[in-house]
Amino acid sequence: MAIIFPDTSHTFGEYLLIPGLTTPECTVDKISLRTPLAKYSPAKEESRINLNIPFVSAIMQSVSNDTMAIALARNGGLSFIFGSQPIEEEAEMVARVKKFKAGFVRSDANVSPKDTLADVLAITQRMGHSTIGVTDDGTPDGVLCGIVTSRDYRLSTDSLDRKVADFMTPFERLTTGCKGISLSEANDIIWAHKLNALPIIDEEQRLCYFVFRKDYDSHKENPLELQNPHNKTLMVGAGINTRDYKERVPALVEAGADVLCIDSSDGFSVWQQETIAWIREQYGDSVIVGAGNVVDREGFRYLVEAGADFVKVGIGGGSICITREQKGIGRGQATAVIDVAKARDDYYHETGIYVPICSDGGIVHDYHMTLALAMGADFLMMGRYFARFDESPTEKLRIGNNIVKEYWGEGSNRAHNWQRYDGGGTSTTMKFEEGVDSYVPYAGPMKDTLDQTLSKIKATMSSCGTVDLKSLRKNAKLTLVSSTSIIEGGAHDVIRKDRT
Ligand code: RVP
Repeated sequence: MAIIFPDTSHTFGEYLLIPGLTTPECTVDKISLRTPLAKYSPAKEESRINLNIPFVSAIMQSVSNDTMAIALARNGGLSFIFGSQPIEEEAEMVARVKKFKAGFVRSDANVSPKDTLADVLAITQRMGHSTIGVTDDGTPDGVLCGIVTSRDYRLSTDSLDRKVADFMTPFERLTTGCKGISLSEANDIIWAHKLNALPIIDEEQRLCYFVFRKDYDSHKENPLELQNPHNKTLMVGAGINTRDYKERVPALVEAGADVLCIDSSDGFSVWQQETIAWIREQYGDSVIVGAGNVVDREGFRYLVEAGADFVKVGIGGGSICITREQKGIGRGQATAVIDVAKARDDYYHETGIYVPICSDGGIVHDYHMTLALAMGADFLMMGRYFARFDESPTEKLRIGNNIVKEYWGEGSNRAHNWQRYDGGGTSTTMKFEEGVDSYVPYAGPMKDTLDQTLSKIKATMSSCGTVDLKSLRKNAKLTLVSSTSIIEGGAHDVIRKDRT
């Protein structure tokens, strides 16, 4: 007879946390959200990647491109660049994240000494910058001849035909920095010489970057920035599939991806095992690769024994996902996380190896995040949450009185990511949709909302008497709630002023 699981499948909204003793040791300013991403032996070592906030953005066309990856890494999390695009394009996105150097800006407004004041004005208007690099050939990385700022010309008297060479501040009078200096060294030069911008050049006097006074301050606002400790680049992940991994993985590794993840709606498959085995054969343990998604201990165990560095949990809970309706597979996200977290802990007690788990999909309210972390997730993957921000790759539109952004599932016809829903065999197409195309309310720049979300998580952790995510997982007390008490949890039996 089939196995019927005795427990009901529950989701986050059916639970609440019960406070623990709050002490001076666990006030919000003392709480750490640092969390391991890759498997490790806690008795001997640290995880090779620790996130500074427990968030990763979903492996989706409508969520994770290079812009999102840079913004999220600067805030302490990590993006997985979507894999449902040609290999070269995914690798280019990864490379763009790796090239990003906080505070070091590649000059995108440049002229040559032979250009005219009219050219300078046109470029200033087009790019909105007031500092223009003057290079021998007018390219961003030509030999630096000088710079032009609005202090170098006077619109009321200067002729528009005037050559840049006549009014630029020439190289001999510039203060420059050498390629390789740190941001704080660049900042010291900026302050010592009262500059607004410092050009950084290489040994051939070619322009590499500008460092602007204002950008140093913004770097200091991101103390959680997630950097690769060896080369100080921002960290980035990338999605792969179980079909073209022999070509995709080398390209992504070459581009500098810090971590890969096999992206599948149902990861309990021989193809995931084969993919990981191939990666181990080619790269040993040097490539960090996650696998999933699974919803029970059997699936977890299979992927861990196949060599996965982390395991993603969740089927059918995603906001745009209709897998449960279409195929009748899945499990309430809370129950799935609790069950797989137990399997992770059992594996750790048996082997001394801790394999982090990621709860993927189904987070609606900020408090769901704390619940998922308390139930045992080491970190969370979110699509809808990040799709709402300026940094996501999709269109911002006005629909009626609302400003929205587009958000579509990888299993929708629009994304047509058949590899994610691959059942093996020769078919290279999707026979039916497992996701929808939708809108989400626009939520502005990521940082404002993210800071508020993190404050809520820390406030809850403080109420629970916990100072880090490990103690939250160990000490949290959770209770299932009735549907009546869910109603009691919102404002009720009053006429809200903001809704009249
Ligand atoms: P959510 O955060 O609830 O929007 O869920 C995002 C997750 O949904 C993704 O990380 C992925 O696991 C899943 N997904 C993506 N596309 C689809 C689909 O089309 N069914 N589902």
